[in-house]
Amino acid sequence: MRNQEGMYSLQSSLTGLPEWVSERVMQKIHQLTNYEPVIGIMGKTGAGKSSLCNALFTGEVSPVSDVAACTRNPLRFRLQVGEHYMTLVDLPGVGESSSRDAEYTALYRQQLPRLDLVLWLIKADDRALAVDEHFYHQVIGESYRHKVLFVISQSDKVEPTCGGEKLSIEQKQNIGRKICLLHELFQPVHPVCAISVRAKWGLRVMAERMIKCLPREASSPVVSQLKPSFRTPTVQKKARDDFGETIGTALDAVSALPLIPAPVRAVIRAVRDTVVSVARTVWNFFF
Ligand SMILES: Nc1nc2c(ncn2[C@@H]2O[C@H](COP(=O)(O)OP(=O)(O)OP(=O)(O)O)[C@@H](O)[C@H]2O)c(=O)[nH]1
Ligand SMILES: [Mg+2]
Repeated sequence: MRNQEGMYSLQSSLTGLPEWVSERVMQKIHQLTNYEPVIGIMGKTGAGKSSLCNALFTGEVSPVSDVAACTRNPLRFRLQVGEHYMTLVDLPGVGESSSRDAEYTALYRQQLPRLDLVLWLIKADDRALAVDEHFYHQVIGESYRHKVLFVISQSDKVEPTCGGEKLSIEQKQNIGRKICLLHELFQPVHPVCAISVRAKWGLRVMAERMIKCLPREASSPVVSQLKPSFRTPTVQKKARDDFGETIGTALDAVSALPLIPAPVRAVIRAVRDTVVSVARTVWNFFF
């Protein structure tokens, strides 16, 4: 119902445009509100992938394994909140034998183009980073590095462990060092995050980074899968702005079509900013 209210507001902001133009824009809006993002999760077994997903997103995501590795082939999980869907892909490979590089390269070549983002978890007390480094450089091609967000997981396990609920100042300093180290090793496109699901630490900042890294069309539908405590004002603003800008870009694309009569082009340009601002206003109706 609220969806329809949003659609009406947008439709009326488009009056004055020829019907085929407004239809085209409405089609784009429909596409955007139904977009199903796909997020990949990587990291050695036991890094805390399932735990992070369960902490971030509403609804149970996947069984958390205590001893045996339970993730082998890419496992796909479809999450649903209301009318919105998202897919999580639990990707295997990191930490396995490098003799299987070719096999994984093929798998990732197939998967990566369809992923909006990859969360790559590295356990805070894991010192065998050469394995991750090897995988990053050999299997993930340079053209996909912008899709990777590194996350230092289980930060509560960093030395000196105190067994308390909260991280100590010394632990936070050591996490800072670990972040620097990862920047040196991977030269990641996005800044490295650090979290602890157990200590409930760093998750909000991580969620904000994740939303920031997503392609514009994917941020809003991912936000609707987040637990309410992670839907911070920063997160919502980013998604709202992305939604508006994507619709603005759709209008620009129409006005750039070669056969558009000059007066129509002028009308499109005149309404553009209004449409974008209406889109931002009705964002809540959709997500
Ligand atoms: N101390 C601590 N333990 C954690 C944290 N997050 C996860 N764990 C534990 O680490 C173990 C592995 O977590 P999972 O979430 O199953 O790890 P995974 O990466 O999904 O593992 P696979 O599916 O086997 O690849 C579990 O026993 C979790 O309870 C954390 O932030 N702190
Ligand atoms: Mg798992």
